[in-house]
Amino acid sequence: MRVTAMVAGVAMMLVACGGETAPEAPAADAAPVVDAPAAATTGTTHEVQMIQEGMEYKYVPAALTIKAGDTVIFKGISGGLHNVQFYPDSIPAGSAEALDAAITNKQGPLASALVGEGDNITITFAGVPSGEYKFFCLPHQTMGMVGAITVE
Ligand SMILES: [Cu+2]
Repeated sequence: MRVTAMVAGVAMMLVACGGETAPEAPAADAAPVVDAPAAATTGTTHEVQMIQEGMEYKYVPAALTIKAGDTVIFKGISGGLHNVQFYPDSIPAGSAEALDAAITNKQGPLASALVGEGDNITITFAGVPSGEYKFFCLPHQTMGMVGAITVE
């Protein structure tokens, strides 16, 4: 308190004598660097199962429509290792960076790590443009394990 009063007094004297404005006191605490606000999430979750039925490997459901900010949990149910990998040339323009950031457990660009039975891949589609996001399972793509999520 006392120091503040003294500083204020000195400042007033400077103003009174010099006619110039008092020098700005250095900020005691530099303003914290604030990241851009996190993209809004809705809290809504959807589940996609990753399963093997006979010789067939698939996402169930293979097509899903969600709202921006929804979370999709891909659950490894059967059939060994699966992942979720987006086609770079079939996702909406300008979405790659946000989508890449949304994949928390990655093995490459736009590609989640492989997970086994009982494990999940969680992707929250926050801050991504609306449109269709097509994806595939790296080990089972040639066996037709593909899917699409439409973000409204
Ligand atoms: Cu698979």
